[in-house]
Amino acid sequence: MCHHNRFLLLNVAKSDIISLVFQVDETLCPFKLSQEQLQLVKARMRAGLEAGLKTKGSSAIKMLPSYVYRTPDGTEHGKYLALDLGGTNFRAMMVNFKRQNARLYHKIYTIPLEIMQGTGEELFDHIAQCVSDFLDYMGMKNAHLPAGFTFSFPCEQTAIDTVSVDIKVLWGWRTGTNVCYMEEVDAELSKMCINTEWGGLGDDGSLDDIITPYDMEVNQNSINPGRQRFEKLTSGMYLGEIVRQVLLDLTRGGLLFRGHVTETLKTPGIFETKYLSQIERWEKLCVRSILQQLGLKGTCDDSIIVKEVCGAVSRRAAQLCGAGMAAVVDKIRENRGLDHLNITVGVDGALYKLHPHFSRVLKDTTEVLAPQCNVTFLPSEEGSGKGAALISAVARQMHADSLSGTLLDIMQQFRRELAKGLGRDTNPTAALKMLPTFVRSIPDGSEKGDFIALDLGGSNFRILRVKVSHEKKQTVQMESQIYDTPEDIIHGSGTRLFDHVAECLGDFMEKQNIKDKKLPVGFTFSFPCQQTKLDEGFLITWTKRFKAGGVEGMDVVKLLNKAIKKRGDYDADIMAVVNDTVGTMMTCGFDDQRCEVGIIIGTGTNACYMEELRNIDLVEGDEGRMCVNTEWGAFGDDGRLEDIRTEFDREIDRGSINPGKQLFEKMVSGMYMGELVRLILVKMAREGLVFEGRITPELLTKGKFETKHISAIEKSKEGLSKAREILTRLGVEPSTDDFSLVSQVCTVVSFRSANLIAAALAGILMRLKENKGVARLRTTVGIDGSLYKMHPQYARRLHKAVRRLVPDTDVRFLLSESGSGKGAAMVTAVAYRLTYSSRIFWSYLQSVHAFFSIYHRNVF
Ligand code: 0WK
Ligand code: BGC
Repeated sequence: MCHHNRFLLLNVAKSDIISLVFQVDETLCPFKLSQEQLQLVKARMRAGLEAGLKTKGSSAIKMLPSYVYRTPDGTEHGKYLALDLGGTNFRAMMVNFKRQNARLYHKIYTIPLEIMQGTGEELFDHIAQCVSDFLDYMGMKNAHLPAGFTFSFPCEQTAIDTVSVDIKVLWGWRTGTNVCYMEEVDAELSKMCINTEWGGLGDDGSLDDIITPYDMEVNQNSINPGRQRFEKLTSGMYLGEIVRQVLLDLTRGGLLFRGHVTETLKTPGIFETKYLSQIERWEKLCVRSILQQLGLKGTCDDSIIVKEVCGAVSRRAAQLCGAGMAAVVDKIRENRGLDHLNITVGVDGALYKLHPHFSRVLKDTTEVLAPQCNVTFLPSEEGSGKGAALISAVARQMHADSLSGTLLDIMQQFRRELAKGLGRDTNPTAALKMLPTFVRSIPDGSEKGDFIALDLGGSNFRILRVKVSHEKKQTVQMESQIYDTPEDIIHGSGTRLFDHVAECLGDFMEKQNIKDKKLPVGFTFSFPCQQTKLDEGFLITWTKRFKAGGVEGMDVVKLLNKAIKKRGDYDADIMAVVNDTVGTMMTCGFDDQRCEVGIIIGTGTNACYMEELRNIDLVEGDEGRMCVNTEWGAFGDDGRLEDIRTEFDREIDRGSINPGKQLFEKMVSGMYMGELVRLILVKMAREGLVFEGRITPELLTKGKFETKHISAIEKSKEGLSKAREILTRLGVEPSTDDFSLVSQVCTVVSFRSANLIAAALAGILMRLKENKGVARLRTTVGIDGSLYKMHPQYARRLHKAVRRLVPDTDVRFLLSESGSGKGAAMVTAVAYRLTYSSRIFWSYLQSVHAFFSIYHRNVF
């Protein structure tokens, strides 16, 4: 017997009260779920979540990936169009994010039922019509705004902007129910938002023990019987109908409206869910007027019973959602390995917002069933439209999906910049200097000899001895030594720097016992140099940490020769100066003849590739190809990346030794990524988002958070313990939440780097494909650099993004195991062969000439 004192108000005879109470109670009893039943529902929801994660789309709860990897961080900016379809109305919105504020302008459009239930084409035509009207209304018809589309139906997604739809789950007023949450998807990506589609719970019969005959009736009459069972017990589209079914039954049982079953009462959908909220909010008098509006002439007693029925149905709905929510928050808590979880749940929907008790019952039930979770329900004021715009802002800003418009856009811009840099007239104003390297081919296997390679400009200064021989097949033996490049040397005078290089070379030759030999030297100099021939390179500007005085504008080969001469204790023949990207391409070209691109993703970043000579205006000749050093680190120095640069990028640049230069490099390379993370953490701490708002001197110290820390924190297994160690060194006492936030920041920054570099590389691959005029490009990209090598996920993310941006290419990524030294030796070997074959030729010509002049003198 359910409790019945509320019926004492009824003005019927005492005996009648008992039977009436009993019968109404009997009817409503199945709606009153016990704690045990709710615990069961929670357990079934949990099992459904797990099953959905394991099985692709075959379980009742679909668990659909959304490709949203993080929530907004307040740095989103710009104007976005947001379309919101699937709730009560269709809303078109323009959202303008500026300085952490979002200004929204929106217009609501109704969707006629015949459109809702017409053809897909009619529906999307209607949407397009509404959007066009809205843009007109906003006077933004020509503004090409990025758009976020909230489409509130279960969708299979393969990317943030690619879906396939299951349209059968349709909508009406105050409509469906669903939940999404940030799930740990794999060790790599840490989290992704999963759209659970929990409305499907029970489609496998797992709720049959709590489904009442009224629910079955509603299900039977729905347009998708057997599906969305949980939704049909809990969401706005169905609650009114359930109440109508109960009222119909009570009326047929003579317990209501004096047993008078009106046509109105028999009309499906006539008792809308909004009436539940109104009835449960108002006193009984108002209930009567609502019933009268529905053509239901009820007594006060009827009003009390109707109110009871509404209460029972809505309460059950809120409790069921609470049980579901308890399963979700408990899962998140366990994912994080926490004993206690504080979490905020964003919630929207008219039922939650308008119903007087729903939110409270939902919260109470959640906390009773998930006692280790403290859940804050945060109603969204602006609806999911702002959410959609925010996601596209984040996606646009950081990385969302490599197919997102932004990266494709950057790829196209980069391609244009490549062409601009190659043009004689456009090169002076081009950001990409497209420097000719005078390397005309990759190794062809004929190289041989004993060489020295100097490798200056990366994180280490290395000197190598490279012996290339042809015993059976071409083999390369290498011995190397790393030498320091102290701060005072790389920031001192150029003379001191080259004296230091010459001294290290002397030391190396000593150790190699070759001081008496004049070996050909290949000089890898990892900075932008203007070259007119292989053994001459004028430094255009220093980058990374270097800024030795008196070198910019000078021929670095000359400077080194001068320093060696000055010593006089050994001699060396510097036959080639190459950029580290060229050295890397040549090193990889030694193992794979298809290699025609060289990339460095290390302290700095850059790329070179084999360009058709006819396209290089700055070099004579049209035949064949030449390797071009793009110096892509300077991409954006002309302001074209301003729309994606963040305040943190600007702060990095302001604090660098070369403000306004190498802007692309400063967004992506190893020298700057750690600092980017530090600046973001400082801002988040200032806003109390991490470290309880504590800002320590260490956290404020430039360079204190290094890129290697990002790699350590993003290492799947030991990432968190590493995070503790690293953050403790920053003087903060991190909470477990702080760990995941810090690791998120690391992921966002490194992901953006991989995506932006992918966009630039895709630009080069498109150009190669174009140059070759092939439908499908097959090529190899040689790569080196500490960021690419040391970061646990970088390579995979880069490869994935490149293949998505240029799907019609077969790209092999070849890691240069031995650095660019071997490559420099290869270039030197080619130079050596060319020089001596020409010297022999010349000496041959001269000897022939000498012979003839002697012969001539004697004969003639
Ligand atoms: C190793 C190469 C060297 C290049 C370096 C770049 O041998 O030429 O400069 O990679 O990577 P980083 O050391 O800057 O990470
Ligand atoms: C330099 C490039 C170099 C790259 C990678 C950049 O800062 O400008 O010449 O290839 O770093 O080391």
